[in-house]
Amino acid sequence: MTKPIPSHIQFPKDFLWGCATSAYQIEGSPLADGAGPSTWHRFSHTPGRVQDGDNADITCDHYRRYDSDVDLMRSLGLKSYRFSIAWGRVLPEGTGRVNAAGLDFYERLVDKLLSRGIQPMVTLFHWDLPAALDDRGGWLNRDIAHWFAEYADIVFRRLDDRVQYWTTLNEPWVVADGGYMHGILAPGHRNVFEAPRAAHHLMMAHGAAVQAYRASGRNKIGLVVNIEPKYPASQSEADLAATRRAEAYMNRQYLDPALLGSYPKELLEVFGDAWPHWPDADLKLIKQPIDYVGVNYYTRAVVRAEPNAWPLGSTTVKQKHHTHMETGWEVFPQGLTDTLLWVKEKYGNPPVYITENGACFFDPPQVEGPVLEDPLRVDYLRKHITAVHDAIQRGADIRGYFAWSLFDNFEWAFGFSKRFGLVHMNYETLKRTLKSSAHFYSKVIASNGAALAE
Ligand code: IFM
Repeated sequence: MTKPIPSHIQFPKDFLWGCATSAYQIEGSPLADGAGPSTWHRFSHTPGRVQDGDNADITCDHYRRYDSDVDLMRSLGLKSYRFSIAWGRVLPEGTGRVNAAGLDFYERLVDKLLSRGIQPMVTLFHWDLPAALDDRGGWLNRDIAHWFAEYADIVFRRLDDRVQYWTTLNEPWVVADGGYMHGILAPGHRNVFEAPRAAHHLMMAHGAAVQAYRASGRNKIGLVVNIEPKYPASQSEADLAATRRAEAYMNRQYLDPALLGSYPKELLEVFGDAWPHWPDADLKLIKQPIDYVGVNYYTRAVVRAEPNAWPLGSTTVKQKHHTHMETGWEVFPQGLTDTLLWVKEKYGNPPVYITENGACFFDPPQVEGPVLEDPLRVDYLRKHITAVHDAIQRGADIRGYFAWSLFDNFEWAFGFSKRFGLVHMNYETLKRTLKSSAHFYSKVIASNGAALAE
């Protein structure tokens, strides 16, 4: 049973309504104008890594169509647009030589957004690490904290006079878990000793970039994490302990060091001998004051202890009577309210932006006519945005909401087989067609939430 929608909803004045994307997923032309290849370029060009052999050489062709894409954002009434910068466009080798054309592209994008009254929210790292840095150990090399700060500083100095919102990393858990623990995402390693190191170095890089920002920046900088709330399948001690481990591994491994300066003790149970003892100085670097937390929310997990299941000693119990997305993720709007209240209680009510929330349901590859009806996505958005409003009513300091995603796009190891967009992408013609979810979201923005109740 989901909750009824209240008859009157209004979000706080100045609530930041937006859509989110990332560079590798939408830009295309990954090597244009002197850019260096990324780990994702390499990975997607390695046979067998991405479904159907897809790669993002073209994807939405946003690199060449950004101008009309921003006009489209404007027509939807977006107040903000969250996108990422491809590190390798700015520094083709990851450090050292700056590629002016790469930086110019993002400057043109920022200027175009501002000319249409849209605030940019810029992520510095959304998974596309320069391949040249991977050759030097990538996230396994401690020096990456300095490499990242060097890159960040170059971008800050160029754009901070126009960008109000910065993000260091997007979803470090996915990079460490998918890229180093399970090998399903770039760079494709499967190694329990590497995963905690990659995670720790990601967090050090976050800290080093925030430090660099404080030296020259004037606006706001934060960290974006994906939070999947964990609920025990029963009240047995085994299920409760398994739930604590799952929560520590996925959610607290990143927020605890960034906001509290320590790692949850359950990580020792998860990693065993593979868990290193980190110097206090590293944690000091990681725990920098930040201006906001970005929360990406899609689903929840109901956790049952399963002693033989690697690496967490637990499994997720499928809620078979609930709706699931094409990715297999359960639709559970209450989990978003619970997540926002959990962040409020555990971390002292920091300002929060929901930096991603959205759904992947089947849409056809070709669309006839001006609009594609996607009622399941409309329902998902309606219930989840209402769940955000619930959390605000209960005291959580929520400043904005970004739908994932503006366009259907390259969904990593799933290639183009999964569609999350509010705008449909025909990958043959690159024609953009609004879905009914785009129209719905546009009305929600224009009414500052009132349209949720219609
Ligand atoms: O497409 C991704 C995005 O890059 C990061 N967050 C989750 C989305 C959907 O899987």
